[in-house]
Amino acid sequence: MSTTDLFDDLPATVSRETLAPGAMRLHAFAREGDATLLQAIEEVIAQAPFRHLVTPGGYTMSVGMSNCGELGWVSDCSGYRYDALDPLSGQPWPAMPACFADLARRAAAQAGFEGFRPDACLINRYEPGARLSLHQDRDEKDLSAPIVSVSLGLPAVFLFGTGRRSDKPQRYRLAHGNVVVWGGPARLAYHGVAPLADGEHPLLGRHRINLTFRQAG
Ligand code: MD3
Ligand code: FE
Repeated sequence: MSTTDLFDDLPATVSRETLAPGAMRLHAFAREGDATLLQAIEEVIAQAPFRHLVTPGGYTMSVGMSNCGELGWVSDCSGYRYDALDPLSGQPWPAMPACFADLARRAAAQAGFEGFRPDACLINRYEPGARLSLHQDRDEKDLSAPIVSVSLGLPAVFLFGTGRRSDKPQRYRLAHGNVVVWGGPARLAYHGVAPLADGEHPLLGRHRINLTFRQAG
């Protein structure tokens, strides 16, 4: 097999980088098509607005969140879980736009995860100062499936630790268009996002939006 075969489904401008075992970054994977993605995000948010969830410990999260797909991630005083209904509306979450599912599936395949079929997409919106403290994502049923993340807008400092919370995390700058596939040994790593620095992005202004695709159910 030649190199061109290996990179068949990859736009010529996309470079891959292994951040850690199991974590592969596709640098500009979501760059072409970013306007289409943003349009789809707006349509989802019109039905299921960003909201600041409360953690079981009683803290209000600085990141605004919404979901699309069959399942959505929610947090309240009773805990974290995936739910088929948006607690704000009592209605099912908006359907996952075809361009979302397609992007996630193609990215996962590039990292060696054929057949990735996300049933949940968590949409996080950061404004300057918003952060996400170190956590593991372990509410999904099948932890052998990866998580695919898509970063849009202002860049963020991403903190990537190990399976032990106390280990000092590495720092990576996640920029507009970056797609990262987190699977295998990276799947249960502690991770978080440092407070967002202020700035101005041509498409998103003073915001960063991050999509995470999951096989939750
Ligand atoms: C590594 N989101 O939604 S994306 C989250 O930028 C979350 O909004 C961050 O952590 C954000 O849960 C980080 C990168 C990411 C997402 C999920 C992971 C990295 C991950 C799950 C396991 C390991
Ligand atoms: Fe996470």
